[in-house]
Amino acid sequence: MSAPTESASPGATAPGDAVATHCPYCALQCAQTLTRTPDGRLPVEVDGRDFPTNRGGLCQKGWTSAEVLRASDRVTTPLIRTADGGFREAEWAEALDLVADRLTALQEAHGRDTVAVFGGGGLTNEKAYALGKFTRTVLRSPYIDYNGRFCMSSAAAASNRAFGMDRGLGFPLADLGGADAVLILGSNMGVTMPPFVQHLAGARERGGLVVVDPRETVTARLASDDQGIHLAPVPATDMVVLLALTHVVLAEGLADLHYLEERTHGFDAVRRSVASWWPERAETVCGIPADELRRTARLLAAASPSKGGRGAYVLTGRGVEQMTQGTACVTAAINLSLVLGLVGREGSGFGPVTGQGNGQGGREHGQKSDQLPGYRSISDPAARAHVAGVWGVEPDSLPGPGVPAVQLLASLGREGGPRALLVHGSNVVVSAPNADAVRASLSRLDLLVVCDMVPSETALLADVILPVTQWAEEDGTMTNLEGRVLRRRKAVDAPGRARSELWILGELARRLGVSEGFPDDPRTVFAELARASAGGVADYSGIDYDRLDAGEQIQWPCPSAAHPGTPRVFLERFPTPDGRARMTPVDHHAPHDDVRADAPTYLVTGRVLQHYQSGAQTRRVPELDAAQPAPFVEVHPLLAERIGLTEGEEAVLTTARGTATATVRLTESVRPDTVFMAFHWAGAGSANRLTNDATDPISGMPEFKVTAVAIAPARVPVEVTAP
Ligand SMILES: Nc1nc2c(c(=O)[nH]1)N[C@H]1C(S)=C(S)[C@@H](COP(=O)(O)OP(=O)(O)OC[C@H]3O[C@@H](n4cnc5c(=O)[nH]c(N)nc54)[C@H](O)[C@@H]3O)O[C@H]1N2
Ligand SMILES: Nc1nc2c(c(=O)[nH]1)N[C@H]1C(S)=C(S)[C@@H](COP(=O)(O)OP(=O)(O)OC[C@H]3O[C@@H](n4cnc5c(=O)[nH]c(N)nc54)[C@H](O)[C@@H]3O)O[C@H]1N2
Ligand code: SF4
Ligand SMILES: [Mo]
Repeated sequence: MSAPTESASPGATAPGDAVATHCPYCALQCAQTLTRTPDGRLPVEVDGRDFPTNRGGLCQKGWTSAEVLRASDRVTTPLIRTADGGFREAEWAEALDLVADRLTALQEAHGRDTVAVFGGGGLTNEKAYALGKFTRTVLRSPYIDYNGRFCMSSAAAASNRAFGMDRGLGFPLADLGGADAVLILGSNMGVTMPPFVQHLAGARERGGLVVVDPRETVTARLASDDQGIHLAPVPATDMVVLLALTHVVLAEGLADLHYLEERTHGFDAVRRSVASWWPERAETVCGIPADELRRTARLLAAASPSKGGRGAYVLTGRGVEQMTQGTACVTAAINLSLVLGLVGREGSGFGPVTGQGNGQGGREHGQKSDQLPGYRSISDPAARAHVAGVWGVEPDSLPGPGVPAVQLLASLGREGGPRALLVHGSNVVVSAPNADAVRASLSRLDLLVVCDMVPSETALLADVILPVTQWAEEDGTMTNLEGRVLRRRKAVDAPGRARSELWILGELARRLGVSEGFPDDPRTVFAELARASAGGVADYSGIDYDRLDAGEQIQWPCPSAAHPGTPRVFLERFPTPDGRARMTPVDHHAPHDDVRADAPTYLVTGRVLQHYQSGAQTRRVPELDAAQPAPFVEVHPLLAERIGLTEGEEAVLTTARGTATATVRLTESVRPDTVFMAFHWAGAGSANRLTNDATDPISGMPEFKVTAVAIAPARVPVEVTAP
């Protein structure tokens, strides 16, 4: 084995019988060592392993990740719906024949567009690639989209528009440690990525951590005392905070005019757009005192390299992105970063914090409705010709763009909409907005096929459940939040008859008349993916398993075998036609479903440490389930007193979409005009029965984060009108 190329990054090796891999959950992709245990209690023992993002650390989910491998209700054999509404076990051949026959019949009767596919940001690069290829070349349907639409689409749209590229963080995470200031908007990484926090130590030591969140989160508390500033705006007013910060930087002559001149265009329009957002006016909308806004702007400017600082970073999370103005809000954060001269400079930068394990790779290889592998546009004739060449099909045979996730789900079973859906790696009835409507959509389908390793709430609605391998049972690659390509490695055999999704797609393809092009060996799939990505924005063509297995740390773009990868993008130029970053003026608008007399409180949603997403995996881990067993709502004591709620009692929450019940947790960490719910549970306490499926006009991202709610004790009936 050759030596790793970065000091703290032995990417490939683990002692003895142990296997070096990465956590099944979030985009930090903490490195783990899995050791087979002889006692049989668990299939593997989990340890943290040194790696640039986690430096040996894991969070509670990572430590307990092996429990999911042997969940007691693991799906271990194909299951087919029976006439009485239950499931019966089936052989693979029978289940696959059934799915292929029904797909064929539906397509013959209603056209190719009648089949849709829903993917996930947890799939390996190989699976995501194969899924996009299967949809476009076997099903030949335009309708594929994925849960990354709920996650990274606004950040991706804003980054692509401004920089011509979306690589999440355009720099190694460890770079944050050297900065004087880090501005974090709507991310709670102290809970969502705990080992991330060590990279904030430098900024905290120097008093430069700024956290913008309507709640006093674990992350916000890192910015307390002399370590930084916590700004707690009215929900959905971050845009105004950003416009005011940019206003102050310009008004006080703190902008990096030389950088703006050399590396951007569109600055004049942006300057005009922030002119009217002086801090006192912003205060009336966002509730942050004007002086605090000024202090924050000066702190950031002092950290910027043009003012002699060590550097500053601006990071966004779902708190500012999952909005109908999400793309605009990220654009405002980018504009502030550009005015401070931070982007494409060593020691400074801007980036969204990607969420899912393969949230980054998941958006590069073609499971997004408008994209082909290599982060190419499916509408671009040259991109179609290149990818069609790799796939051995005619460019004209490739369908055009489909529709974004929310629209796709809403169209199911309706006039002209798809009548069959294949789900790979998402539990939409828990995690999609306006979840009761999503459940109704799925019930209109003629055929629902769900690939999963557990009977998720969505799988339980399926006509056919196909059991898949996961995480420690498979080989593949993932791309983390810094665009670093990692190896996932197999440590144990999957139980029962669970099979790799690559094998399932190949078997289905064959039954649908395509006998080649769907190998089940991930290494072969990766080699093809690399070729398909060649020349694209996300160019993986120089990466292969041998380099990764030798411990090389490679961040894309990596256009040749001799290329070392690109830890820091944009250092010389932006990949835009003229090499400059594009500044776009943006303005504020209220959330689509804003507070009003009959729904006077903001509901914001997010996560807790112990549960991952829809909870399909973590609710099956006893230790995590015990720590967070049931849905809850955080309420400020002042609000609770006013409406007569007490700690531990059941509250009823009602929005224009639906009703949920949850146990009251009193806390002063949430604003008195706001309540908070996590979305990890199904059933009566499911937060997404309440959330709004209105979407951002550019990205298609739904407004998960903020909606108007009426909250009352369970004994008081409530009605809410539409916004
Ligand atoms: N434990 C855990 N970790 C995870 C995940 C998980 O499910 N559980 N999921 C992974 C994934 S896919 C993702 S996308 C990431 C998400 O990671 P984060 O973005 O950190 O997570 P969230 O909790 O969704 O949202 C962050 C914060 O947004 C705040 N917020 C709500 N409304 C507003 C607003 O109007 N303005 C501002 N400024 N903030 C607001 C919430 O109070 C919350 O603290 O986490 C990843 N890591
Ligand atoms: N209210 C509210 N709702 C939200 C959010 C929010 O902040 N607030 N955040 C949104 C965000 S950012 C996200 S990313 C989504 C995520 O929400 P979901 O898309 O529901 O994500 P998961 O719960 O991770 O679902 C993944 C499913 O795939 C299965 N799975 C895991 N690995 C594989 C595999 O390799 N193959 C297959 N076939 N299945 C696999 C798991 O068992 C699980 O059932 O939720 C969104 N929903
Ligand atoms: S922070 Fe994310 S990647 Fe790391 S152990 Fe926790 S869930 Fe896994
Ligand atoms: Mo996400």
